[in-house]
Amino acid sequence: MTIHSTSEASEAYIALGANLGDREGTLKEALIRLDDHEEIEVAACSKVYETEPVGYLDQPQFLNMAAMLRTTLVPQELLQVMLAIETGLGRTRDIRYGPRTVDLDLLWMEGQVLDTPDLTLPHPRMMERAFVLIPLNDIVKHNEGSSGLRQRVAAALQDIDGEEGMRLWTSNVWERGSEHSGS
Ligand code: GSY
Repeated sequence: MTIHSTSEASEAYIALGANLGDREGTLKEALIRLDDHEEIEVAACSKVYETEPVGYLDQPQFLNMAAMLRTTLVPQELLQVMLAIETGLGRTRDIRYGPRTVDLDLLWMEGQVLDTPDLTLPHPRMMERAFVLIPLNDIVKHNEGSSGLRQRVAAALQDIDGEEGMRLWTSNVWERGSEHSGS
């Protein structure tokens, strides 16, 4: 959905991951479902990377990417939409940190600092994980509007082990009216 009233819309950045089933198809379907929501526009997407699992290691490799949304929803509403999409795409929560058909994490939302049982913004671990930071950097490096986030991502990238355990899967997973795909 194109959000016409940009003065009322906020930018939100999300991380997407999948390591079960048709991983690329599931990521695309999650983006379609987000963009089909009347108060959400998928404005930009990163490249997609195949990544070694972090934390719980005995599980398949992930596909990871990031996206920038424009939305007129408040953070809790956006979170509920994301959780419903995860469930609709077959996400179950059997093993904490275990394999998943899809994972949608709200990372950062313009002007929002929150610490509630359901949602912490900015996401508390977003600056520690290469599988989040590298895709996120694909998008923020092009976005003049989010300069604070861009600087924090660039600084955090200096402290991590580069792109070890990550390889490019595809440069362009999202074609529906996006500004760019993080080239
Ligand atoms: O936190 C998201 C789920 N997750 C991932 C992931 O998305 N990618 C990689 N490479 N490792 C992960 N471990 C967990 S848990």
